Amino acid sequence: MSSNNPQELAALFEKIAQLLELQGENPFKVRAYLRAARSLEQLREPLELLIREERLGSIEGIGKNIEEKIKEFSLTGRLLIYDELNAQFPPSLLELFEIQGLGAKKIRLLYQKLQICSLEDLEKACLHSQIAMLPGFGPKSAENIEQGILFYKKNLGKFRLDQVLSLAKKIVPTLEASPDVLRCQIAGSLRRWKETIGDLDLIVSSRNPTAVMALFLEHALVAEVLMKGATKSSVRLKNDLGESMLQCDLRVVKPEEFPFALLYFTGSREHNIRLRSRALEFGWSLNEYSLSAQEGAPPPPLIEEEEDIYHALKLDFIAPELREDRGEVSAAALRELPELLEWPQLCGTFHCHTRASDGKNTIVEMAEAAQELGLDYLGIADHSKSSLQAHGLSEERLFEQIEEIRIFNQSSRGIHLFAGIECDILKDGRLDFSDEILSKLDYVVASVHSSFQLDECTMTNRILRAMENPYITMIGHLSGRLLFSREPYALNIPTILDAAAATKTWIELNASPYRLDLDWRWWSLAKEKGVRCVINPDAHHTSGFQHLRLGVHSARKGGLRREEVINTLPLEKIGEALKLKRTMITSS
Ligand code: DGT
Ligand code: CA
Ligand code: CA
Ligand code: ZN
Repeated sequence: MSSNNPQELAALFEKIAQLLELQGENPFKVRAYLRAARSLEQLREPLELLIREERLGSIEGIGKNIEEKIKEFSLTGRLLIYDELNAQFPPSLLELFEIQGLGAKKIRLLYQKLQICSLEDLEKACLHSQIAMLPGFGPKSAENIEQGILFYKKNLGKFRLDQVLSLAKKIVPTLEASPDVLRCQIAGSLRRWKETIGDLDLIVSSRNPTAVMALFLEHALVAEVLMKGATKSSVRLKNDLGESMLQCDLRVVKPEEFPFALLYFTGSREHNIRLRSRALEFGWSLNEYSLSAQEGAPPPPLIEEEEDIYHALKLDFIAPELREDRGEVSAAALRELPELLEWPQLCGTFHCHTRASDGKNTIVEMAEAAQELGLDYLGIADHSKSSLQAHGLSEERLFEQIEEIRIFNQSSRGIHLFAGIECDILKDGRLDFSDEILSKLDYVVASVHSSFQLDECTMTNRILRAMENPYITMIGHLSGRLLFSREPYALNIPTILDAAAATKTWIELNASPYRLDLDWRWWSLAKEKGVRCVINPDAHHTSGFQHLRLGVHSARKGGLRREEVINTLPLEKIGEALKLKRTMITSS
């Protein structure tokens, strides 16, 4: 069966790379498959067109051998090399690549020496302390593997915010278009903009639930039906590869029940519990269908919208992002909820990458994309020289880029560009460039990209030292977490926040759905200390600017207002804000 889905092929190439690594194949060959996978993921033209016009070879990262493989896949829907490699190892072995700290070399050793073929085997070996004894491992490494397994299991069955959102955007319009659907809303953790999502919850109001259920169950994105009922069904949705993944629950309710169902299924569970006990104080009982008076209590007011329920309980409306039982109900009772940041208030952003380092687009393309999104300014911050894999900029290439940005600004009447860098914070807290070089830039993002294993004190001092530098405008992705693959490194965040306030260093809210770092749970403390947040997309591609929306919701979840988010400043004021720390520190 022929196939031209580049995403599917990219996934296959990645598996081939892993299998080749397990075999101990030459690293160049492994990298060729990985590079090709990256290129396929970013493909902007249909694969069949590129094949037909013999243009595959002109794509970066695709050589002669890979070209043959693409053609083979396109024709037959499979790859012989994959089938052969796959037959040599148990399929469950590849799951071990998901464990942080385990690479091909170690997996091969575990397989050969301890016959470990799966995660289950690995857990057993940990339990029996077999790993620490294995040559090339040791107690520290065994402990890391155990931690890695715990982390992996914690995230198992959780999905990235952007993935779930894009599936929701394909399902909701289908339901909304039906004449049987009166209202349709996303609920659950997606409506609360949690950083990872377990399943997607949808609430519909209708007078004809049977018709709505049928429409839902027949949706093209449904891979399998898990449960089918008159008013509640659960399915699994397909991802881009056609693989069954995310669970989606639909509940169809009567129009008068809609506000109650929406409130209940938005959660969080703990928030609901607070509301229910608040209702009890009025002599009312609140559930997913209604708000009703208990014996002898006065009747509650008429409820038409979700916010009417809050008002009935003498609470200000609580935005879904805040519904995590972190004091929002008592704040709403005291009318002390913050006026949360809104999307149109963002005027610009910093920290994006271009082709000069590991981005996929040019400065001009990135600028146009940011402008299209309505931004007035954009900071370009490619990687610095120490980030070798990311093709970090040397001094010389940095100067060329600054020049390019200055020329752009002279000719452009649209968006204004700022020249920055994402400068590596070296192991001892020194920076990748001298102050002399940094001073030529409009701003600097300083980030940790290496030596993640340092102890808490050393890591904290490392970042403190960087913050003392007058040219470091902001710290990028402070905790270093990658949501599904890397835990935050050891770091004393309150100490860092104190120093950020004292040195007037901004802290990034990195809006990439892989990071969402700094986590929303820290922002109330940051706000209390007077720290400024800067929401950055860390875009490596023009489409990456969309992540800013996730960043805004995450900031709202952290209770941030316009005042605390520095990139709500208009262009006329941001230039001065960028200079503030330099003048403050260099003049004192
Ligand atoms: P998830 O799916 O794990 O990312 O998180 P949620 O919050 O979407 O959880 P989910 O899908 O199990 O349920 C959606 C909401 O429904 C949840 O936030 C609160 C509400 N809910 C579900 N089950 C219960 C329950 O047993 N008690 C209460 N009070 N609320 C519940
Ligand atoms: Ca859910
Ligand atoms: Ca659910
Ligand atoms: Zn970056």
